[in-house]
Amino acid sequence: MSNLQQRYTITAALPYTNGPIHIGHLAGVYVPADIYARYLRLTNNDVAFICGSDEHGVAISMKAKKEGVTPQEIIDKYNAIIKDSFKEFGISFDNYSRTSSEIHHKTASEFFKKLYDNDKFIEEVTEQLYDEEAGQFLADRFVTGTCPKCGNEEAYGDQCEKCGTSLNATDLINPKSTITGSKPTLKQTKHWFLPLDQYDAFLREWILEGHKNDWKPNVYGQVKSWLDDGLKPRAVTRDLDWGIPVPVDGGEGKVLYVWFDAPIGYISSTKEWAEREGKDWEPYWKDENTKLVHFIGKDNIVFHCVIFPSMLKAEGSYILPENVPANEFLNLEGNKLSTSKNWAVWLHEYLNDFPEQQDVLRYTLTANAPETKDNDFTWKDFQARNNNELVAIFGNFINRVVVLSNKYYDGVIPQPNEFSEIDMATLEEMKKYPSIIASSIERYRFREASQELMNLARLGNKYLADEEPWKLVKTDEARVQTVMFTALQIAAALATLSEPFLPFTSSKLKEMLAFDALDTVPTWDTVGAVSTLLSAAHTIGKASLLFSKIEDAAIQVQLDKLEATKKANEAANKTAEPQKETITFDDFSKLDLRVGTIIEAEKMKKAKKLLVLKVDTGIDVRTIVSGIAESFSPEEVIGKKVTVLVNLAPRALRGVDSEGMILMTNDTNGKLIFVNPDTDGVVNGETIN
Ligand code: B3M
Ligand code: ZN
Repeated sequence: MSNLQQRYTITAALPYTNGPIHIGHLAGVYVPADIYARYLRLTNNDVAFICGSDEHGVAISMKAKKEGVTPQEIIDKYNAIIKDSFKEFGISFDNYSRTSSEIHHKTASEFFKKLYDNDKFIEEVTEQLYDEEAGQFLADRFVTGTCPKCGNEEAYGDQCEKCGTSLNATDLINPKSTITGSKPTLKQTKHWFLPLDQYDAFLREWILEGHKNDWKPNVYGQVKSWLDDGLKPRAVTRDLDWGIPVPVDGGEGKVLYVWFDAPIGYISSTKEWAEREGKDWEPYWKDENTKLVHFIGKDNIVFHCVIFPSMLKAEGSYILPENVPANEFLNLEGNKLSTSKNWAVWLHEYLNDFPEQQDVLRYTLTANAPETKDNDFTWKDFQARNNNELVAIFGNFINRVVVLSNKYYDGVIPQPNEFSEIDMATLEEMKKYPSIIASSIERYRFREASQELMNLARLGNKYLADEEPWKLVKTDEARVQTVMFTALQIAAALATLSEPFLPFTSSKLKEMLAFDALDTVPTWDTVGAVSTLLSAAHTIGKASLLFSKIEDAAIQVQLDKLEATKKANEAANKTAEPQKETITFDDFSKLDLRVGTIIEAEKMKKAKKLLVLKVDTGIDVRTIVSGIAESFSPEEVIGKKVTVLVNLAPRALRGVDSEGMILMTNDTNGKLIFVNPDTDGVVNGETIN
């Protein structure tokens, strides 16, 4: 172990076992984490790359309820599918555990117990949301409502996915039970709270001061905004029947909050691994010299940067993460990935359609990773990355080198003659790549790193295209030997440096170049240090295809599939909402609906959804705040004829008085559209009845 440079504990978010995984998971978390782990192993570090299934939580109970099976059946099914997908895509976890395992239950219970014994919790009887019809307390995903921060009407009881805010269920405006749809009541119950507010100073010093320059701006910014909003005590237990029993007096019938137990899953998975490998787990979590890095998606930032570190701090014997390089979200063909709407590319389905092309997806997702902002996956881009880069540059270069070496020399690497300046410059250039790529990876810039790898292939491709050994062979055999020798070195460098990104390709290429028969196999370090990676007289193998062109027809199949999904969703959504209660004519005539025209519009500051409108109602010109900013720009709506409910009691939205409501409906894509009179001949103020 002493020859290893640095100990790393690398974690990748534990996927919930309530469904299979899709490209969004791979792009956001698992591919970058895998590149990082593989790179660190290749550069002689001591790496524990840890993951496992997150098998508690309301999402799983809900899925089980919906399908009429037990939670255990759900987790067993998806744990198997997810684990298999990771294996298929070469995600090189050192251990993949499950939070339903005994070792995890024990580890999480002990962790809770220690905090309890050391008085780190506040014990409180509070009023919690309760569903009378279901006879159950509501928290987390069992309740939705309006986010008090951004107005998203579908925020969950623990978090708003739109703005990322972490919530308590009782913070929601207009809460609604997701089990029965009913309005919850309040009922008293005892819970244990972690007083996050007491960790404010610690978090500020550690993150805001300590990691201003090395954490990604999106992560740092989110943390700062939570701290600035003020942290509140957070319940770490729940009244549920699925989870880890609360291991203290008075905890009967209660379980640990899933976000309390899940991150401890990283620790228990490390223990499981260490036990199997005959290692000591503790240095991976307790030695100050260990670097702990959490790979997650942006919706998990608060849990990994605020809550879990506060738990670790409270426990007292653990290290804190060195970095939390969270990614933004990946969209698919312009729309948000969605499990419930089946708007996704499922990994197991991808492999049916593109067998053995894991690296193509890995590469595309890396080259287009949502590192600094949300990004869009399109099948056209996938095709272009494959055809124009993997096939035309990387594959083409390797194929030429290996085919020509076999053709001219029966695969035996020729003795080089005098190197030209171009040869030497090319080899010098090659030697720079290990440190260029390393520097990108170490700064968590995996897109950039993947492009640098492609640049190395470009270097080789251009070298061959310029030197044209296939022409020279007729006139200058001695020169061809040198050119082929040089090109083979670049091929060996590519085989070595591509491993983190394209592990399947890398191993095929190593086989083609017969790395196994070498006395000294090239490494990340030697590629950067020596010009001869494959020496003369070494015999390479035959060429086999690394990548193959993806035709338009194959892409069309995928686009058609998505189109069919869209249609199916539209049809499913067509079932109109049930009719509301009958009202009298008098009720109706109370509504004063008028034709109006929007004459001014501007965005409400710091509110993504809201536009502040000035509307000419014929009676007056008044201000109306409308939640349409995600469907329209201010410019688009100026001049629009609209239907206005003018006698709605004014209400203040973000400090602006809104005096009325504009009638809207949705199209099938969820875009808002105005309900407006279809004639220009109607004047403002005309009544509608
Ligand atoms: N199970 C993943 C998610 O939010 C969640 C991660 C746990 S990491 C400790 O989908
Ligand atoms: Zn929100």
